[in-house]
Amino acid sequence: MFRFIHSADWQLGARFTQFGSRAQQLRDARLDTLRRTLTLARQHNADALLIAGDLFEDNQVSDMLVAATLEIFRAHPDVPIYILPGNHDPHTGPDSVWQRKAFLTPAIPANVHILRAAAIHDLGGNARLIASPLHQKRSPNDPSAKLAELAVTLPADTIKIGITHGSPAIESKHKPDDFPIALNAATRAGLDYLAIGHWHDWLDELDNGRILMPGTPEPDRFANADSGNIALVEISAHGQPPRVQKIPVATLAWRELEYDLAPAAAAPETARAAFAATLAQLPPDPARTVLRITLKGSASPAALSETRAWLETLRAPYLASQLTDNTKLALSPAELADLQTRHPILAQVLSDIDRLEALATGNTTTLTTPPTLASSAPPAPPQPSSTTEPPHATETLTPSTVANTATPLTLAEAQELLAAAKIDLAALKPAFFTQLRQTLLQTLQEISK
Ligand SMILES: [Mn+2]
Repeated sequence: MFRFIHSADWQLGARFTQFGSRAQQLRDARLDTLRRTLTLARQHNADALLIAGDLFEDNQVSDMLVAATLEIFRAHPDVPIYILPGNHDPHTGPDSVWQRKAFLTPAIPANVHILRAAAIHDLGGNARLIASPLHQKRSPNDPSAKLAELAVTLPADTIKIGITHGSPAIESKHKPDDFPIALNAATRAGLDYLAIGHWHDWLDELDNGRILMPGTPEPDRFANADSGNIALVEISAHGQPPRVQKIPVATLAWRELEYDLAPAAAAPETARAAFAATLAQLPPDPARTVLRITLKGSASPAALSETRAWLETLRAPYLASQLTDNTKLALSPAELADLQTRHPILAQVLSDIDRLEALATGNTTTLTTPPTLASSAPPAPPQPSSTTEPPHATETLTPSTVANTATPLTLAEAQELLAAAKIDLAALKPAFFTQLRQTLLQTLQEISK
């Protein structure tokens, strides 16, 4: 019987620059999770801890981080630890992290083994570890191929555990130069279990349960669907199926919520109370949560900035958080008219866009007067017309309502102007003009803040 913990993709030293001053806390959390994993290894009487690649974010991690990591391993001298270089921390030679003094004899703790070369290691009893480490960041070669060559040299009844790092060669899910691992790599090599790492979510239904990818023990993205675990594996004898227990170990949780301004517009107080309640119910507590709030929908500039201010106070207690603004600016006719009065050039550009759209799509129904392209005439004062007003204030932008007395551009003139820029008028669709107006107003809004 052999019992071990299989983990991978710790990415210690990951920067998390998107979280600014909170990044260090995210990095520290990974070390807390590693401590917890070693404690679990002892509690479960594990015969070994296997780390199947990417213990470190890269080969340039600080000596301080290397020392802190080894300190955790040294605190559990009775747990043999086997570390495989992955694609983030490949054993490339003298410049690799695995050649630092701390990882070489005599400094390295006696229980820590670095799997620098393809080789067989005695795990004690009747179990052997067959390792195929990575020596580069990318390769189209299957790193598990070497395992088969090595495994044939072992007696048939040996418990054979393979370890390597790469992408299960699942159709359309892997890149060809990202260390593809054959989906039958374990049975092909006669292994009882193949411990792999690389992707960050738990993946256990490969090669009849003989290949397993535990994912990162500490989530590192909002998109992680099933990370934050280690695998406790038991193999009773060669040929017996491995018994796998998935154990959650993550220190932090990454949570994502959306706040949509559209339904909130009718009853903002109710919408906010409901959102705050959902947020409060998210486990675990804010001090252990990395939060992202995505703001969507459209609203007036005033409503937008007020909502943002409210969300700022809401996210304050979280360990780290992001506010992603995917909103679209929506102007009421009065707001639009006000903008046009204050920015005559904007008014002119909007009327030119209207005219171009009319020429490109034949859509003139929303226009009050035919504006002109490239006219030097100053626009008339804004006159929001009741016939062109959107039904309510949160409607997205309507075309310009500025009256313009200058001579409108003809189709031939517009085509000639666009030809110089290699633009085909007929290729411009209504969505393009909507986007153009949106971008224009959004930019103006941002620079005039
Ligand atoms: Mn990797």
